[in-house]
Amino acid sequence: MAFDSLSDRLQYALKKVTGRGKLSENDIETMMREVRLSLLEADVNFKVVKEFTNEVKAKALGEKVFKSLTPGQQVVKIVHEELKKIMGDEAESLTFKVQGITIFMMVGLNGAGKTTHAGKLALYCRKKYNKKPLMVAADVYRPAAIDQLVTIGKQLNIPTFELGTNFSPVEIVEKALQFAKDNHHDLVIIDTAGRFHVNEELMLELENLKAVAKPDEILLTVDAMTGQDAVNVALSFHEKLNVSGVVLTKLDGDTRGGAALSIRRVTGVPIKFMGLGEKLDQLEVFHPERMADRILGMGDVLTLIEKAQDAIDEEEAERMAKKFKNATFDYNDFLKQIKQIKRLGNLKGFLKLIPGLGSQLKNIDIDENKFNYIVAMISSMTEQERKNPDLINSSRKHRIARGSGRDISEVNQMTKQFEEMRQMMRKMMNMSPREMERMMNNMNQPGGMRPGTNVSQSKGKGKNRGRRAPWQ
Ligand SMILES: Nc1nc2c(ncn2[C@@H]2O[C@H](COP(=O)(O)OP(=O)(O)OP(=O)(O)O)[C@@H](O)[C@H]2O)c(=O)[nH]1
Ligand SMILES: [Mg+2]
Repeated sequence: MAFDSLSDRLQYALKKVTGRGKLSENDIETMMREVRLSLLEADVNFKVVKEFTNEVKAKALGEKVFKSLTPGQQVVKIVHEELKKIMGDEAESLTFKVQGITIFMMVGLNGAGKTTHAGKLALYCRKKYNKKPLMVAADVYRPAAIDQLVTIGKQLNIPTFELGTNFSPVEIVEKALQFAKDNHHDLVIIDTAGRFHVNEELMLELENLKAVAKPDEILLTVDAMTGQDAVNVALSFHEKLNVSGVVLTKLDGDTRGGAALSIRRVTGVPIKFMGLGEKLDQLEVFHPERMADRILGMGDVLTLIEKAQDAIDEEEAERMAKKFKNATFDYNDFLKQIKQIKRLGNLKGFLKLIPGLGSQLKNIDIDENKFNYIVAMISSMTEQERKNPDLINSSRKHRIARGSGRDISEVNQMTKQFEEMRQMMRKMMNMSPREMERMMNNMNQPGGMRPGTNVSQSKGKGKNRGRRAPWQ
């Protein structure tokens, strides 16, 4: 698995300090030396390593004390944040034309994975964006290259435009664009020829193609296994073609990780996708955060994030408790709670990436859509309605349903659940300590909580995993 040895080394360097209550400048210095070595060994660009370690050190020394984390844990958190930052922070999506035919052009060196990823992307865009793609075989130097794309097209049931090897790539692309128009394709993915090295001839051809195709995305396909070379290749392509995104391939192999960690920082081009195998569905959006999690070894970091998160949640829960007690809990608060749980949903997404953990998490069933619908419905309320839920009568409910594009029955269901929640909270908050204790004991018995009592647990999300909120 990619990044294994980088992960091991980084974890080793960080484990030494995580449990420590106090860190001296010297401790941080020693640790950073190990972090630096592990990154260099993973073939990360030396400038990136230098910036990275300087940044972490400055932050570690300068950071104010985060009440819920030990200084050691804090350093891990900083390393995690920096890893994420050098990879681009947020996932970057593809650009599509609002109207007309969107055009992607795949470029890159020999064997990087252009042809395979033209297919993967066509499949992805059909599935995810409901596109009707056309693939174009513009690699005219090897008949086998055309056959390869045609075969992929057949497998996916996606048409491939080809004119054999007797036309120039520019002519092929011109004709393909006309064909796409005539046949109502809204996405054209052009597969181009590779070379063993970056050379003038290749760049000239690609520049000509770019001029004709006017692509919305030029996707540079880069083999992650090539480490530092991948970064240099990316720089040369970017200089000539101004590429819009990188597809980092073969991350399923035993890469040391250098390319993933350097490309964005050195070239400024976002990594948009990663290839995780030869099969055509082995494509994933590149999420810097998830990648940082993978590299750092998720277990530790997760606990950390959760701890920090819990601290925030605890304060929030106290505030909420007051609101419940005074019966001022309103739709704005409800919205906040839903957003917190939604975060847990995303958390689940990346937890699944960890081998062995996925199965343990199967009983958390968070349907993101449902949350989104509730958010939409609450967003369709007026501020007054949100603050004063009792205002919401039948005609207002109809308006909310129309505004959010949901069915009236869904609005009714949501307001009912909200009401139940509010009532129950009010009841609980007014219980005597003894009554409360009795109820807690009941909840801790085997078999878990009784239905209808679960939402009261706004504290300590970690302990509540697997329990359903009433709107699920
Ligand atoms: N393991 C793994 N193999 C991949 C991945 N992407 C592509 N490959 C394999 O890498 C080899 C080269 O892929 P191609 O798609 O033909 O590469 P190309 O860039 O089109 O190559 P040229 O057309 O020769 O320039 C093929 O055997 C692919 O199956 C990936 O993400 N993981
Ligand atoms: Mg090819």
